[in-house]
Amino acid sequence: MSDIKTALLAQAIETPSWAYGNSGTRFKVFAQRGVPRDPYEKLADAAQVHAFTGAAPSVALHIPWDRVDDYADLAAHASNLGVRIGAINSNVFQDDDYMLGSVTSPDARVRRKATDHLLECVDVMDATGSDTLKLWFSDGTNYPGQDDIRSRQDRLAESLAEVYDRLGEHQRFLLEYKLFEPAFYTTDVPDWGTAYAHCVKLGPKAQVVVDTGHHAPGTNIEFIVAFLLREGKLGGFDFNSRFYADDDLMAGAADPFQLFRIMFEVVRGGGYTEDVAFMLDQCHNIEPKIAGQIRSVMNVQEATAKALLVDRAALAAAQSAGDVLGANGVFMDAYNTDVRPLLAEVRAERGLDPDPMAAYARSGYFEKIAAERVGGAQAGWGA
Ligand code: AOS
Ligand code: ZN
Ligand code: ZN
Repeated sequence: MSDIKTALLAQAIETPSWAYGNSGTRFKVFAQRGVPRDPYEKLADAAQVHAFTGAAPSVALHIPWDRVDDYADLAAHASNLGVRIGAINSNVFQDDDYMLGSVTSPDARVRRKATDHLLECVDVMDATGSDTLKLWFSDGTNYPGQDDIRSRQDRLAESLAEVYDRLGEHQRFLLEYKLFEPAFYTTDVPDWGTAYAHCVKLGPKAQVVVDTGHHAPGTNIEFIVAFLLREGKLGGFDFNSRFYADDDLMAGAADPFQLFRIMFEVVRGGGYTEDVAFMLDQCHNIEPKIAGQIRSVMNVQEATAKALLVDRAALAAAQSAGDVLGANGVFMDAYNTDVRPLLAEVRAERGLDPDPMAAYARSGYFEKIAAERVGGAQAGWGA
């Protein structure tokens, strides 16, 4: 089997539990039929994505949206379904207490509450066998002078250090940055540089996660990826597409060329390993959710296949000869290759239907859950 096929067979893309629940914008949540009523049903839906793609073996949880009494039981349920628990996502943004921030709040009581929640998430990791904690802070300010920018960095560092010290030997946390929203003047972790600086200070168990929707328009995300990989600080991705801000649309839908360029840097930088988590962070507000996840996994696979197809030797030769058009041509040849037949072969070799979208549609799973599940839950956003 070719090296490219072997690499594609090894790719694992994590789906988020919140993608399966109802979601929407601040204007309207459109309820869909058959959505999960609890975390157990979210895992069942995620298992379908894995069953038809063979490439989505883990599921990210979100605490408290996926809070259960017995996490070991939830992990066993996942394993019975053929998937496992992936990253644990913390939530320090939905309580009234967090109006002025969580770990950076000027109020010590609120900071304590937020850090305690992060520590609770590490307990969930222990109970589920998850090795990754994902930290996203909505913290920031809306008005100049509202709070002291530098003190907020001190408070952030203090909380991160406490969480870092609580991590077990095989656990890590990924610090996520986001330019703006919900804060509109300052954000306490607005960019990769801020996240990187905090992670470097803490040590090897702290890494940066790149959410592809969290940058200013025009930002060269692949440069950030190349830089972080070179420093050993790229922990993973939250893949999604954006046209405007943090749109959370399906990965590879808005700009498949950008996704290819990112995946090329991952391959080039040796990040195509289990250490870099390929996660989806998406909401399917108007399209069916399970099928939307399947499509997204396929889009990431297509970008990856194209990245693996780049003739690196020819590229290096053109680059060192200063052959600008030649180098660009090698790069574009790979991008313009139709990799769908190759991926169909990879799926067939795995014993899967070469067309996951059609196979899922034929399976009758959606009709089954639509009939069985009444009163499905909102994903969490705005809940
Ligand atoms: C928020 O904008 C971030 O993208 C988070 O990664 C993510 O959506 C959240 O953790 C899910 O709660
Ligand atoms: Zn994210
Ligand atoms: Zn986001």
